[in-house]
Amino acid sequence: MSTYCIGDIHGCYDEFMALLDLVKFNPKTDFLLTTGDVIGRGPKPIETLNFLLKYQDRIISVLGNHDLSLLRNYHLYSELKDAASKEKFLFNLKASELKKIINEKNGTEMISFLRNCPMTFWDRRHNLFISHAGLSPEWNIFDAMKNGNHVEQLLRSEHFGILMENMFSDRQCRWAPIKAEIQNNFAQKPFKTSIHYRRHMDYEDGIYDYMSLYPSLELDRCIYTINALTRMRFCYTDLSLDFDCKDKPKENKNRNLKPWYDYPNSQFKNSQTIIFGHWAALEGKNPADNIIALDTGCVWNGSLSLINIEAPAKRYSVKANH
Ligand SMILES: [Mn+2]
Repeated sequence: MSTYCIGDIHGCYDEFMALLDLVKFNPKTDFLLTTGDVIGRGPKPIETLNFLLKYQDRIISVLGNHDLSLLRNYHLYSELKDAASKEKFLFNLKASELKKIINEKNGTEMISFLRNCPMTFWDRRHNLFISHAGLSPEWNIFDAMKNGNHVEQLLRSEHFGILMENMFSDRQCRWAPIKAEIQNNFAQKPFKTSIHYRRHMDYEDGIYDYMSLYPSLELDRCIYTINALTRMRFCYTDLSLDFDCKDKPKENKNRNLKPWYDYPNSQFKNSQTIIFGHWAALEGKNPADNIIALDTGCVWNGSLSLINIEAPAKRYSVKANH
């Protein structure tokens, strides 16, 4: 039994299959993790999603910004009432994935699969953390898991729509003020000692109620979380997330920007391994032995990469062929 982790597939199904063949992946005995962005821009999103669906008991895929973007478009499309505006919406979309998925007879299954994917993954035995973009310099792994869990619960709840309509805002680029506001709200509520209230406030319990009590604060929390876990590359010196620069770190001219992993994170220990995708310009060069960059830009004519988590230093890859 082996556990593998593969970089951003982006609908490059042929390369995905070739890479699984290369390591003789056996869905009966092996496990597969992905760094997210399983679809987006690439040629075969349907085949890719069908494979993930078929072996969903053996595969864990964290959500990437392209996966979330598809869910957002699906929500906006579903909200339209008449056929003409639905048609126009699909016509105006640059990416054609949504149209393909809607035309599939198991399209709703694909959407529901994505809505149930996690934001983060942590393997206790290997002390291994995976998210699409990495770990915010304002967070430890527990913060990322806990806040990621809020997003996961909203994605699966009746609040899905409001999250989809509000996410991808650049305003929520710092964690500290959101955290302060959360603590402030707790402290100021006169009924904070009531057991009922405390149940609502418990992070691990009653998140829907928390959303009903403090919708804008809960949205801020979840939008920052989505930004940090799926969109982050560079951060400013005040630790705020940048959303524009996609350069290689060496080519970046702005001295106020550094890659997220170059900021000291006192919570982060060398015994922990972080695997992330999202940043194709890194070309798979690991920033450190225990920080593993797995997106090698297959969709941009690069290659698709995979590691065995028991021996993450060795990479397997196939060149783009589409
Ligand atoms: Mn991405």
